[in-house]
Amino acid sequence: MAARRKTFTAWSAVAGIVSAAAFLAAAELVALLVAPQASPLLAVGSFVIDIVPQPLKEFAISTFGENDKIALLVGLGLAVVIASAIAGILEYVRPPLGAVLLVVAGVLSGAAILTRAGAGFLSALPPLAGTIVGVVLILMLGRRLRAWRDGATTAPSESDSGEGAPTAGASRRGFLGMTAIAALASVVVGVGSRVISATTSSIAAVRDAIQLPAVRSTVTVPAGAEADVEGLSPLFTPNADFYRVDTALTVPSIDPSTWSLVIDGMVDQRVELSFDDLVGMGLDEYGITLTCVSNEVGGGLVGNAIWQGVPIRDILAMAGPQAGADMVLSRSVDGYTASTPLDTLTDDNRDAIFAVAMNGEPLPLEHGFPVRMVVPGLYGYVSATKWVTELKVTTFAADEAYWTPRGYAAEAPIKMSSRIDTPRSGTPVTAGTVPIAGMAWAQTTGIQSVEVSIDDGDWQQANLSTPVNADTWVQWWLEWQAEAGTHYVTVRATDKNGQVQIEDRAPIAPDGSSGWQRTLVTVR
Ligand SMILES: Nc1nc2c(c(=O)[nH]1)N[C@H]1C(S)=C(S)[C@@H](COP(=O)(O)O)O[C@H]1N2
Ligand SMILES: [Mo]
Repeated sequence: MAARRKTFTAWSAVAGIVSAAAFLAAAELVALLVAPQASPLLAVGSFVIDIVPQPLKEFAISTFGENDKIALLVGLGLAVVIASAIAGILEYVRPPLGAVLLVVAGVLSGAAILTRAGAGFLSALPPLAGTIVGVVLILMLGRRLRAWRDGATTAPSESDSGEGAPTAGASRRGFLGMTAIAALASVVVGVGSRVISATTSSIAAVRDAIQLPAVRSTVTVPAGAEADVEGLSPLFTPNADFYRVDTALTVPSIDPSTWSLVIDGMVDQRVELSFDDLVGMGLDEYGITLTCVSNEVGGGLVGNAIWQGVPIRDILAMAGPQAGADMVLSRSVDGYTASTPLDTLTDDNRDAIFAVAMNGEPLPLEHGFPVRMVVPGLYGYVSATKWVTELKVTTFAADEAYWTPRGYAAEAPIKMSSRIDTPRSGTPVTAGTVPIAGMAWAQTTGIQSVEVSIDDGDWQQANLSTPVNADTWVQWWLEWQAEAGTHYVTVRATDKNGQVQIEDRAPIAPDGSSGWQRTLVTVR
């Protein structure tokens, strides 16, 4: 009899754990659908992080290091398992005490969610759905388990085959079947929702809700800044089409309310700013074309946007860089670093910024939300740190950035380039008037002219769109009387200093590709 009681107690604990799993799974699913920020487990975890006293936090960090968050979640998970096992046992011996315990858990997790910054009323739905599912399940499992026990005690001769005691066998199968299905469904739904939510990020909702102050100045887009040629890239690259390059395995999720920017190293005074401090300095708009060092001649790792931000020089000035410093090592929350010459960031004539918005929206998560750097004229890897959180004023002699020991130059200005967008090799065109068009950029200097040569003949001047400023690319186009056959089209640019684009081909490493793009076009 004692052994039998132990078996039923163990099963009641399992029923409690499965009910709690169903609670969490339902909550995760609803959170995924309506309120990504309102995951009960993560809300309680964040709540614990918030309330844990500093010495305990430091103990956790010194004991578990970078795994302190994982340690917290494992600890929380263990607590949930123990508490839910107790709930299951209570529901078995004193119904409906287990269900009451789940309701209490629902209320507490709901409170943890609703007291977090930026929680709307929808945030109450995940813990509510979880509570309903968990309570219904624990009541049903408790009833089935008691039916199994009652059947077993009135028919003590029941064998495993269940032949001699159909009632007891049926209720046993009823309990075990429901437990198994609920457990499986909870794992699939819960883990699935969590994975989808983690990859799409709960910060998306925070970003959607963010209200940035109105900008003080806007970018003036002059008449004639954008030409209408089929196949030509737009002047401004839509965020959805903007190239993305980074080392981040998963996009960092940063809540602006907990984000901070620290300026330290060789400075008179360490400065720390919150997101509100930063945007409170006043936002202005800047048109800047961003380019990746990995962009091949004719490639697409370049894009143009209107950014809203604050000059980096203003924030460096608050810290007061010391004599002898010549580099700023910017660091992302994910550990990525970039080395930027200090004088580039302090130059009054260069709009190096901390950007918080891109083409009229808060920075997209994958483009550095909530704050990134954008520096005209320098390749992204030495300047455009996304999810930036620290600037260390230092020297090139003392510090190295992420890509420096990996075969890329410590300093890397963008090389002037021109690109043919249309026609494309491999896409034949019809004989007659064919537009040839593309983009050209020489950030901080500006493009003076773009020339096109057909079949290595004379250079012909292309039309240029009116530049927005010296930091943005321009469009160029030329009407070509195309005759049937195959033809080489070559393009080159000249900047406002009269410098002609480098003709010699260079690979992307160590400091960017060069060479005139030459494509073979088929005319039919
Ligand atoms: N944190 C972080 N920032 C980063 C990088 C990175 O790997 N991690 N890559 C840089 C590189 S190489 C480029 S070209 C630009 C690309 O910015 P984008 O993805 O917004 O186009 O981001 C820069 N900032
Ligand atoms: Mo890059």
